[in-house]
Amino acid sequence: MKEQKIKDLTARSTIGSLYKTPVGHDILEKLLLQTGISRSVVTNPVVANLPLSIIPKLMGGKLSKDFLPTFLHLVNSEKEVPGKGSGTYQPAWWKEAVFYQIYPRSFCDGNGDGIGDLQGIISRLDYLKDLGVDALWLSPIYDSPMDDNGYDIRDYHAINPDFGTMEEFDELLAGVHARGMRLIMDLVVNHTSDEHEWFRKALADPGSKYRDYYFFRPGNGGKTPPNNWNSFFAGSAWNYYPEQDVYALHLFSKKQMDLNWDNPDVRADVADMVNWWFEKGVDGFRMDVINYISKEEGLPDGDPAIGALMNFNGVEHYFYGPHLNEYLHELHERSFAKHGAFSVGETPGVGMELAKLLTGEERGELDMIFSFDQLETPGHVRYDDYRYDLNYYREYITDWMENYGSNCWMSLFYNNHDNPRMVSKVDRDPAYRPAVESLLAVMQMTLRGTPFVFQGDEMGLVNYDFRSMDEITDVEAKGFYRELTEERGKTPDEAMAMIRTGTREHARILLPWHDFPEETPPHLVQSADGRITEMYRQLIALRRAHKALIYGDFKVMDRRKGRFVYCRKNAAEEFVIECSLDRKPKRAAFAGKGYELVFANGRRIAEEEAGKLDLAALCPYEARIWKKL
Ligand code: ISL
Ligand code: CA
Repeated sequence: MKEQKIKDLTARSTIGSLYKTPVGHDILEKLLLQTGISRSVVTNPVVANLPLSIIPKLMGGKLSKDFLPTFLHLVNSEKEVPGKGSGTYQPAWWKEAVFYQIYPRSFCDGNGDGIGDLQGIISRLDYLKDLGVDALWLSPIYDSPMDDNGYDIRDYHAINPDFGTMEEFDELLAGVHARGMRLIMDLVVNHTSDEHEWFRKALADPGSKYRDYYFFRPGNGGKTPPNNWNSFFAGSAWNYYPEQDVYALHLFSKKQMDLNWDNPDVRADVADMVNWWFEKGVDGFRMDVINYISKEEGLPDGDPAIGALMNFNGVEHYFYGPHLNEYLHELHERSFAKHGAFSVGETPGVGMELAKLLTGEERGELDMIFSFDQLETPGHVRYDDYRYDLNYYREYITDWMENYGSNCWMSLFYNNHDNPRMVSKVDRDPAYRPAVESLLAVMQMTLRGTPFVFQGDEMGLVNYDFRSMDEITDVEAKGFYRELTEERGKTPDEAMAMIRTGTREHARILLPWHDFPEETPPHLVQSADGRITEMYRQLIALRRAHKALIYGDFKVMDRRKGRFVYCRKNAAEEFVIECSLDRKPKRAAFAGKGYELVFANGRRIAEEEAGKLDLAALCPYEARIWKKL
């Protein structure tokens, strides 16, 4: 395929031309999301012809004058335009699969010490097979001091004793394969633990070859760090080592040291490690914050205005760094392609156009990414207490369905181990929980993309009513609480309210397989809702039975407020999915003549709880799947 290239933009270039570049498109979209300004502002022809120099004003004075040069540098650094694809989808096992994410610490405890483990997972393989999932993604199980629950790896070739042994891992992998399922691991290579051998050698001996595996920078008697970048877990992104008067970079916790991917030895060692796991038989990797691996040369200060908007200084210098595509392609060639292995990159901040550059099948970088813009409605962040508006989800997903291109394939998810449960954000009234959860499942199993079910989604688990920081173990929440109370003047109650809303802990409480130990406070106990598990099972089976729900065309039929009606079809079959996105009772828009009703969450819940379902009316959060006769 012939690649188009883009010309450099200047302050006099138009907003319209900026919106046509991949970086410009995604950053503008991000700005709109963060500020809650409507997209029509930038697509409107009058605005599209305005020069870029006007953007700071357009954004209501929220950006500084330094914004533009930084922004232009980033935009001009990406010269390629994504391909569009031929219009038909290349089949692949991972496009047809339903994935299930396991957070090992809180999935299932096999030996009764209160911590989930490999034996626990092994004991649930039949359950997972029966649910219908095809592949498991395991969050990290490697040897780790557990500062960030295993996302801080000390030894990539060993299993953490909390979880079990390498023999038990082999048993798990064999058990997964014996059931015709696949297993992907978590690849955390933006950083290692500060207890990893590489970092220990690097710190102990400035002359060691490992010194350049990380970002060590000279100090000035500990006065100011080398730049203004923030850690995502509060404070500066730099550790200071007074005995050597030197700093080292960590974008995450103080024990998660960023690897220097510009060093070819780092890249070679990572590729060898990945191949070692492939030779063991794992089927692929989910790649942790993989878009952060290439940092702007010289590690320049972040623009304070962008920092204020994104809550972290420096992001623009590494969220889509200068060598990202090159390093991913290299790793793909050295490891993934050789073993026919699957990859899904976790890529915070990446929008649709950059996603195309990362996942276009002709490019040989990643198979899929996790983009996160669906997780909060515009103008909100995770720690805000607000109601999620599913009308936004409809618009978001329709955009991706229509514009991502047939050479790319998207992941479909609402939850993971870093987020509170979506069902609780949509509606906190427990009466609506089965309806909301199954509505989400209907969309997840009938839209075009690969569903990633997060452990407990299928049990209908909701958020917890955390009452004190004693109930929170997460490094992020602890750092944030400290920042809120010590630097931002919040009272302990105010800070706790924010933590309760946004903490990752919601997703990290042990699943309710067993009765909880007696000492567990009642507000931390939930039970699985078997009706929801059964609906997931049916929906997964339906998806598997009909290729139209996987590769079929997508067409939106009704996008009025509170509604989402869409059609999925291929040459053989056609489905219409009608969803009510809120509590309001309404008339059904799709009468279903000539169609058969193959699934209805309202019917199931209504029959069990109230009585007959009225086909002309939609219950709160009702979702129906019709199949053409
Ligand atoms: O929670 C976030 C920041 O406030 C998210 O940006 C999150 O940290 C980001 O999505 C990266 O997540 C991944 O890498 C982290 C780890 O803590 C997360 O659990 C992991 O999913 C560092 O390895
Ligand atoms: Ca255990």
